[in-house]
Amino acid sequence: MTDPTRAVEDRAAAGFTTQYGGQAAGRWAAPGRVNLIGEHTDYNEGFVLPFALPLRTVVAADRQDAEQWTVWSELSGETITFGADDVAEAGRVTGWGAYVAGVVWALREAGHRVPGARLAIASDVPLGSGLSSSAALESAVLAALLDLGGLELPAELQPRLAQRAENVYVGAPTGIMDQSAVIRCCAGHALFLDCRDESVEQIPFDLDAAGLAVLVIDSRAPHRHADGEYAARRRSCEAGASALGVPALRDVGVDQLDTALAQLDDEETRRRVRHVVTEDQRVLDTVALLRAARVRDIGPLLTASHVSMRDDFEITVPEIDTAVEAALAAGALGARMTGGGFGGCVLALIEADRADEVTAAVEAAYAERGFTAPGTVTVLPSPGATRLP
Ligand code: GAF
Repeated sequence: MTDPTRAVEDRAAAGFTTQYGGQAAGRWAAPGRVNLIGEHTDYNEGFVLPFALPLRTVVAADRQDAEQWTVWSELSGETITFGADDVAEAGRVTGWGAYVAGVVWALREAGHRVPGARLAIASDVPLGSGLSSSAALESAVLAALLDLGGLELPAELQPRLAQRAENVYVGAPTGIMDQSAVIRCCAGHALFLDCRDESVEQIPFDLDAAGLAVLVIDSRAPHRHADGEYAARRRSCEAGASALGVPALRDVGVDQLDTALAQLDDEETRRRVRHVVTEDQRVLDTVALLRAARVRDIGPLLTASHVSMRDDFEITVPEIDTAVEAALAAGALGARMTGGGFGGCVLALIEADRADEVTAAVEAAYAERGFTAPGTVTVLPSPGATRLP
């Protein structure tokens, strides 16, 4: 067991020494993320606006001569080893090791000579909370292997490679947002990403200057069929785009929405399409407000996004809706679920000095309904993946 009170980079370094002896050649960190707004728009080639969290996954690593990868994780306490055969084909390594093997596989598939390595992983990003612990793991491993092997892969191409590891090797049909956020976010900014061409703009998100804070509330809701439901939402969106004769729902503007909806026979598809089209517009409106430094004015857009996820995309659960309602009732300027849905986290935009009050209100609402107590933390937009000194 590692000591949870030690900093994550120290736990990774100490884990390396305990497992393998000696010092690691380096340490590489990648953060979790929250998405400020723009949910389920990435695979519809639309817009997202995530920012990186101060919670990070750290990999301490060095090269080994054999074409072999040995990986210890503090989370399971296990050490796994895989070799060239295991990364010759997708899916051979399973469990958490698949995210590591997937990165090796994706790098090799892209033609890189990946060095054998010994890795020790520690993380402050909670698993299964919708804060992109998997993208953080993939991206920290990717950063380590690129450096250890002296491999060249520009930052703008790294998210696709990490996403391939997850889509093809692990088998999760996720979009490009999470890996982009984890790799390309900058401190003090939200990342405005166009998921069609992957162009980005760093949007200043200065909470301190506005006297505001973002409270992240872990709903502690058990994930209910999240994987199957995610894939189902994706299929609905593709069906909607196909029925409308457009390459992706990104191509339907809000001004065309009524006409588009009138062309769709299926009521459920209409709701899914309405969410995506209006959500893309909410991202654009949020970006416009942030560019004008009107941070507090984005609150209603966040809440409208939540309502759309609840009623049209139908991806929220009672714990999540309770957290949003309680935060708003306690004075949050806006609140919404963040991430893929069916559990995970809520973010609330609050006055900086109201974190305790909002937390207490959410805890009280949870207690009244008999839900497991939520976790809360205030966060600032933090740096993306990097090598640590
Ligand atoms: C998950 C996925 F990984 C992302 O690609 C994105 O679709 C998100 O859900 C919903 O916005 O985090």
